[in-house]
Amino acid sequence: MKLSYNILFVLVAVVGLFSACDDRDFDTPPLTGPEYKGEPTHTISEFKQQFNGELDSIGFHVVLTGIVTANDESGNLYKKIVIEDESAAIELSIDRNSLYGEFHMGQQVFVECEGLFTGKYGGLQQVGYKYQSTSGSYQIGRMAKELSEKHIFSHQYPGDKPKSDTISIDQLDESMMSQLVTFKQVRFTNGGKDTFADKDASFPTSQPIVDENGRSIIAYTSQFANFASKTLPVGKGTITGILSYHKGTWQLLIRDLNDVEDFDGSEPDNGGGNGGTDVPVTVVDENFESGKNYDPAAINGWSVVKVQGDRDWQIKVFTKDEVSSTYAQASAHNGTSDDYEYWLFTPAIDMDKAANKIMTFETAKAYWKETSSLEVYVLDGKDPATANKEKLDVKIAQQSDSDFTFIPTGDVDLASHTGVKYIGFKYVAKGGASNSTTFQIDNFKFGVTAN
Ligand SMILES: [Ca+2]
Repeated sequence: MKLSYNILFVLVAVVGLFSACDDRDFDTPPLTGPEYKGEPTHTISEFKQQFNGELDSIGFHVVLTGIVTANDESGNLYKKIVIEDESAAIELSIDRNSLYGEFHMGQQVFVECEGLFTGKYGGLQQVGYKYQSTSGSYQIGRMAKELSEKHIFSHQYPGDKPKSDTISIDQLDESMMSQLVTFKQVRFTNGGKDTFADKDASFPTSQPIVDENGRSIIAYTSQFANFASKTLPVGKGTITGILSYHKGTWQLLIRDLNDVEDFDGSEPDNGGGNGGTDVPVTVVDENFESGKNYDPAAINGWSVVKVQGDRDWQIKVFTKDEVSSTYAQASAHNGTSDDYEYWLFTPAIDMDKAANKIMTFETAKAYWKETSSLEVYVLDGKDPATANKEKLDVKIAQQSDSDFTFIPTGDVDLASHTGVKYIGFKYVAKGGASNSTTFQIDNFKFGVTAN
């Protein structure tokens, strides 16, 4: 008690000292926050439609306004904030740390864009400044701190935390990029078994999120996020985040653990790879980006079956020029068995309920050997020995195609198929060193509504 009085005494003395030195009134805080005295000229959606190139200089008077929906507070976003208005959302890329100190969630800001640049990085539009890459070409990058102070203005004090739109994974659309969205009744495939991110990695971690129809999106979490080492929750729940995008892959950026709610701890009833009971789906949209290098390609309800030999279809992550792509791969190179036959199956598909029975996918090959083959079947079960199966005549990578070049099938019409079916990819090869063709599969889509 005595200590408290002492501190109080010192405080009173200090306040008294300041008061004595300065006549200004410290007692009454300002009733209104900073005020921006201008009007927006464009909605964010109008802005994105007007400037939609890889890199555009903004050469006339453009003012945007929006509410801050995400900042760098947890460390999952780095040197950027995201603002959203009624129409759309956009990233502001700023070469400055601790942006959250000024740009709290819920803060309204105005952006005077003239003199800044806008463009797409990996397909995701942002406002920033031009940046010269090591190759000499210009692309969109961060605006300097000094520029940000002249172009981005807070208006009033922060309001309530922004609300998100609840959407489903099949609704993802370019117009939603950077928006704050919520997915309900979804689960982390690795719930209870893995963390949001690998803190020791030198890059962010992708963790698959799956909905009840087997559709997936990845949670993309930085190794620097303050929740990186937390274990993913188990069961079905609600996940909110910024809907980001990079080179064909949607990425959900969770802002902090408040974005992960109401997980029920339940076990998956499907989608567990080879393990669970298959509940048929009507849409399959798989880019394999949520898989881990060299794991069996049994992710998001897909499964692998060995008939001969000790190999499986595997996830392969290939990185070139710091850009990685992930696909399913089959090879018998250096295999110790004489003969290999192994299958990759899609999730069970309900052909009667599917609204759109068009299938597309891409294949690539390398190290062509005549004794290897890749064939595609429709089957009514996952045991190739007992299932009824029909071989499909689809365009897949051939000897004459360039190695490692993905060849699209074009639309394959499966309208004649009924009941519950699987698409099976049958790989056959000889073991030994350099004695088999490598085949790769990516971007499998079935029943995806045409855009
Ligand atoms: Ca891929």
